[in-house]
Amino acid sequence: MSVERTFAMIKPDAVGRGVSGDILSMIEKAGFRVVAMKKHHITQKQAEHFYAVHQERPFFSGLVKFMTEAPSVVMVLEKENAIQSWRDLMGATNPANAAEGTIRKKFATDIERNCLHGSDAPETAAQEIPFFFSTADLL
Ligand code: 3AN
Repeated sequence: MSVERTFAMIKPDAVGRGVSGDILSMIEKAGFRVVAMKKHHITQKQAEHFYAVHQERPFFSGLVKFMTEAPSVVMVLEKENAIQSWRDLMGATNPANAAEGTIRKKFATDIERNCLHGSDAPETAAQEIPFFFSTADLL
């Protein structure tokens, strides 16, 4: 295993409920280094591009609407095996199936308003990190 970087997002539902600090605390306690972080209100165009892989799915327009309704917190996290570790800490996409100890179990309300995003593979992380952060942010 090697030190990896992943892209993470605290979505508008969690930011709006004021639990970003609690989530950040869980991230740091799990041993991630926060390489970069900012609050960002995603535009419709950006959200459609970011979730382009889901554009044929029935939930696509609802997902874009939700993601654009208020700001998110976007981050780059670093750790050994960061991509899988962050997905493990997030918990299942549907919070009803999320394991005890995961962030979605604690804070997410439903499959769409599920608090968090995380890259699902090295190729995805390599696209998602530069979508939100420049080289200068990542030193
Ligand atoms: P994850 O966020 O766990 O990687 P994905 O990539 O399958 O899950 O889905 C991306 C986002 O699309 C989810 N975070 C969730 O907000 C939304 N989503 C996925 N499946 C559904 C669904 N069946 N109904 C509504 N929203 C969904």
